[in-house]
Amino acid sequence: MKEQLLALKKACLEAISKADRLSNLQEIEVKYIGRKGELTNILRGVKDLSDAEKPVIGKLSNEVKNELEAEFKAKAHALETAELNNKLKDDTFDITVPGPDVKPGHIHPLSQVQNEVEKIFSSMGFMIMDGPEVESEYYNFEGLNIPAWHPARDMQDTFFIKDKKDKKHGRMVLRTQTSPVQLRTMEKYGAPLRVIVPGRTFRYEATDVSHDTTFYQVEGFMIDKDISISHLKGVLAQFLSKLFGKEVTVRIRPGYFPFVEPGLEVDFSCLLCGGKGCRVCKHTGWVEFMGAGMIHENVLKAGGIDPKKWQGWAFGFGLTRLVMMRHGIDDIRLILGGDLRFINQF
Ligand code: FA5
Repeated sequence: MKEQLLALKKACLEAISKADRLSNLQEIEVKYIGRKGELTNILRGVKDLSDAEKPVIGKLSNEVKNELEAEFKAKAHALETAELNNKLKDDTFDITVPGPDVKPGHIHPLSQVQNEVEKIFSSMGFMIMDGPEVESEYYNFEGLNIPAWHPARDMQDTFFIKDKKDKKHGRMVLRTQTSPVQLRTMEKYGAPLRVIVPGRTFRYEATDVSHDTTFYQVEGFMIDKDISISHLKGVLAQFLSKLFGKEVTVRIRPGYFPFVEPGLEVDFSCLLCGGKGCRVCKHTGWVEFMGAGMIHENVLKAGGIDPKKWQGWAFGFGLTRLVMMRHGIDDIRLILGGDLRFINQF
C-alpha cells in the first residue's frame, strides 16, 4: 500500500505541474484527493492491514494528502496570478481617468426646515417625540375630546384603514394631526412636559395650491404649573424670529379645536406677497399658520395628568406651509411631487 501511495503522489504532482488552467487543476484535485478520488480508494484497504502496519500507513497517507493539498494551493495561486496578469496585459486601464460622475444627494427641503425647527426648540429645552402614522381612532379623536358623534370630526376628513381594529382603541386611521402624540407622551412621561412632535399627517381632501393629502405638521406643547398663553407668545416669537432671521408679523384670533379651551388660530403675514395678497394667501395677506390653545382638562385627564395641579398650552402648525414661505414656493403639491427638477433647486 505504501508503494501505491507513493505512486499516487508522484502521478498527482506530475499532473499538477502540467495543469495550465484553474478549471483543469480543479479536475485533477477531484480525481486524486477528492471525496471519491484515488486516495480514498487506496485507503479503503487499510482495514485489511495488520495492527502494526495500520499506524504507519495512516501517517503516510496523511503526509501525502497534506503535501498534495499544499501543492494544489500553491499552483492555484500561481495560475490565478498568471490569468490576472494576462487579462491586465490585454486591458487598457488608465488609472488617471476620472471615475463616473456620481451626483451626491441632498437633504429634502422639508427635512432641512424640520431639522432647523428641532434645533430651535431643543435650544429652548423642548424634547422631540415621534408617534405612529397609522393611529387608533381613540388617540386621534376620542382621547382628544372628539367623540364619534362630535361635529368637529368633519373638520378633518379622515382616511380609515379598512377592516383594521386596535383591540383596545377601536378603528385605525391615518392620523389627521400630530396631536395624538400629546396623549401618548402624557401617558408615558407625566407632567411637567416641554415637547415638539414633527411628523407626517394625512387628510382625505381635494388638493389645491395650499392643501395636500399628505403633509407635515409640528405639534408643540408645554405643561407645568402656572402656564399661560403669554408663555406661548414668547416661545412663538423666539421661534419665528430665529427661523426667518427677521421679524414676522403674527396675528392671533379666536379659534375652535375641541382639545383646547380657549382655542386660538395663529396666522402670519404672507411672506410670498409681503401681505399684499396672492393666490397662496387667498388674497387676504395672511397665511393660516397654526391652531393653538390651553389644553382642555379632558385631554389632560385622558393623559393621566391632574388638571387641578397642572396646566399647559398646545399648538400644531403646518410644516409644509412653513417650507413654502421659507422658499417662496407657490404650490404645495410640488413639495412631495418627486420632480427632481424642482427638488434639485434646494
Ligand atoms: C390641527 O390639525 C390641530 N391638531 C392643531 C392644534 C394642535 C390646535 C394643538 C390646537 C392645539 P388644523 O386642522 O388647523 O389643526 O391644522 C393645523 C395646520 O396644518 C394648519 O394650520 C395648516 O398649516 C396645516 N394643514 C392642515 N391641512 C392641511 C393640508 N391639507 N395641506 C397642508 N397643510 C395643512
